[in-house]
Formats: sequence, C-alpha cells, structure tokens
Amino acid sequence: MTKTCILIGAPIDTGQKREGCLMGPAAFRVAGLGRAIAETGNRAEDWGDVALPRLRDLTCANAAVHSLAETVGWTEVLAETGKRAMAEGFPIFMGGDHSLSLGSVAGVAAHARDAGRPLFVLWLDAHSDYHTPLTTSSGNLHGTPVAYIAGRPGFDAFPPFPAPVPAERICLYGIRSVDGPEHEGLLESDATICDMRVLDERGIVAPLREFLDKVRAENGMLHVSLDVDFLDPGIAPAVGTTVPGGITFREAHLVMELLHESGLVTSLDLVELNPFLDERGRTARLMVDLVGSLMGRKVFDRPTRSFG
Ligand code: NNH
Ligand code: MN
Ligand code: MN
Ligand code: MN
Repeated sequence: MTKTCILIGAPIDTGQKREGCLMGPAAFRVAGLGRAIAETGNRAEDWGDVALPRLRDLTCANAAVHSLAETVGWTEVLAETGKRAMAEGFPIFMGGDHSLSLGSVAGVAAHARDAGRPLFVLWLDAHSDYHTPLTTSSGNLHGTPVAYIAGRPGFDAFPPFPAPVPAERICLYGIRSVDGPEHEGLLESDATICDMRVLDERGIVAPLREFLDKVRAENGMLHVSLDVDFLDPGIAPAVGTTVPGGITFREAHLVMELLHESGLVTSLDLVELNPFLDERGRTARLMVDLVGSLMGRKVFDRPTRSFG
C-alpha cells in the first residue's frame, strides 16, 4: 500500500546540553530523506520545520531541569502538528533531540484515541528515557519522554498526555544505559524490556516479532522512535551520547525490514542526530537508508515472505 510520508522538521536542541541537534532536519533533507522514500514507491510531503511558540514562565521543583519552557513549547506545537499529520498520512518527525517525542507521541496518541485504536510504542535507543522531570539528575528532558507517554507523574508543567500508553504496550529495544531511578520505575512497570542482554542471548528477531504479534493481535497502531544512539557508535558517530555495544549495520536494517513487513508502523521519530559531530554525513545517510528499509526497499524482492 502506498503511503504518504509527511516530513516534519523539529529543530530542537534544548532537551540536552550539547549544541548541534537543531541542524538535524536540514541534514536529513540534504541526505535525501524525501528521495529515499520516493524510491520505495511511496510519497513524501515536506511540511517544513515547526517553530517554537511564545514561551511561558514555568518552573520545576527539580532545579537541575533546564529549558523547561522551551521543551513545553515544542511539545505543544508538535502535538498539534503531529495529530494533524496523522489524519493525512504517515508522519516522520525529524529531530532534534529526543525531547521531540514528548510532543510527537502526544499528537499520535490523541489521533489513536480518536480513532478508537490502541497505540503501541517501540523505543529504539541505548537509553530507557524513563526519567520524570523530578527524577532526572542531568536535567536533560530528552531523557524523559517514555515516562510522559506512560503517564508517570511529575509532568505538571506539560499538557496532560492525551491518552497515556499502558506500559505493556511499550517496548524498549536495544537499551544498555539505564539510570537508577529509571530502573526502579521500570521494574514496577509492565514495559517490555529488550535490553542488550536479551538481544545478545535471543537474537534480535524473536523478541521483535513477539512485540509485533501483540500489536497485530489488538489491531494497534505502532509508533517507532529511533534514537541515533541505538546504533553502534562505530557506524553512527553523530550523536552526543554514544554508548558502546550498539546495534550493527546489518541488525539495524533487519529490524527495519521486519517492521516494514509487519505493515504495522504508523508514525516515526528520527532523533538525536547531531550533524556537527558527523563524519562527511555518514550517520545522516545511514539513518536515511534505514528509513528506506522501513519503507520497503529491498536488495532482492521476494514475491512472498520466505522467512517464517
Ligand atoms: N539517562 C540519561 C539522562 O537522563 C541519558 C539520556 N540520554 C539519551 N537518551 N540520549 O536517549 O541524562
Ligand atoms: Mn533517547
Ligand atoms: Mn539515547
Ligand atoms: Mn540521568
């Protein structure tokens, strides 16, 4: 089925402290995201970059938290834009750091609620991003979106999350860096944790298929949030928070191909690309190639699915 991909640029870098992520949307365009989608026979429509609305005075009980007003502003505009885009096609949110997902998933969740369908979230990341504004010690709000999506308390400055996603519909996949308070919270939740230990032991395919089977069984919509640091730093250096032992080139493409074959994905975030740290655009190009695989590009096109 032909999809209309709606590219939404979100030049955000206030969710963390290193400058550069705001060049992400431009880098994705230069690396040919629109062309890569068109080559798969799908349509790409670029809505340009969203702009930060006027800031309000907001405070947080945790003094470590920085750029709260900016992050809330981005959340509001992305939730609104994301909801509109869901009604017209398959939104691809081009970050920007991962605080983008506070807004993108809020918009997607509002759409799913109105459509009467359950939303599932696949978090492809080295980190669990399960802090709340009250538990983060870095104060970097890019480490909080999963908690917001799951409806954890502590987000008083933010718009209430439209339809919190029950933890059993969230899968954290590829994680290998989890802070203490995140760990405690996750142990009490029913989120599916495919950390690197699980993936090393079981391989990458079976755990992913199990999660996709759950989505299919409930006729769910599936949001995929792809953080550059999900990938091994050796193949994806353009990210501020590299963690060794990441997903390889071949594994990453296989994940995307399985997602394509599932036909379940309805929206996508591309986050944490910091083009200032890239080597001649290789990380941006890899991310674009991965979207190509997600949208159906194949090396050899088999008439039927031949791998069970
Ligand atoms: N857990 C750390 C923090 O909250 C790191 C989060 N950084 C990320 N998340 N890149 O994906 O500061
Ligand atoms: Mn992240
Ligand atoms: Mn990360
Ligand atoms: Mn932390």
